[in-house]
Amino acid sequence: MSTTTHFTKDTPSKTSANFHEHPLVGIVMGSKSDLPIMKQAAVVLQELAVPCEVRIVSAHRTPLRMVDYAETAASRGLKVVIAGAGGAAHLPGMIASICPLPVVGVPVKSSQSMDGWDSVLSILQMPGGIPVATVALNGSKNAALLAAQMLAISDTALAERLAQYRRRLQQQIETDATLLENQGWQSFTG
Ligand code: C2R
Repeated sequence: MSTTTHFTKDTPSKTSANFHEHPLVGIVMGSKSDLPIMKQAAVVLQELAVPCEVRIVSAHRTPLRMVDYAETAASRGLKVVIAGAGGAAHLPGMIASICPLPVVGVPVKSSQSMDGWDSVLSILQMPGGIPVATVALNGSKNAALLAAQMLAISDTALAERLAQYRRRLQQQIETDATLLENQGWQSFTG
């Protein structure tokens, strides 16, 4: 099919916001309607200075593009793939079936969803032998953190940035807790 994009080392993102010459994490989603959720993963990775690429790839609607993405991901230098989809969400599992890299699956609650269960079960219930590390419904933030933790195994600077991220999170909760105690729950505004 001549319309199929072929992913190469030089397939750049057109926007500077998600352009990275050597992305380590591939964020893929089944449709542009997943972007509001999936871009949260890109934001976390950007905050942690982990280069990533963001792509729309659908196993159902663009099967050849999906195969090409999965087949070339490792040789293009990616280390982890985060795949998000809603409904009959076969994208993460299909990428995992072709690609040797760890795949983190994000069930997305799409507009036609049966309360999110359709995508949760499609991504979670993989057959033995082909794992997908499934996060919570719409849990793309945690998908990014998991991907970063995998990379941090062999990157001490990234491990330190992750530790700082956790310290900030902890500090935020401590601040909230103190405010709630001081203001009382009735007048607490956050
Ligand atoms: P539209 O909003 O484009 O109709 O898509 C997408 O991830 C999206 O959540 C509705 C939902 O369909 C999902 N989709 C999949 C796949 N491709 C698209 N689950 C796939 O290949 O698994």
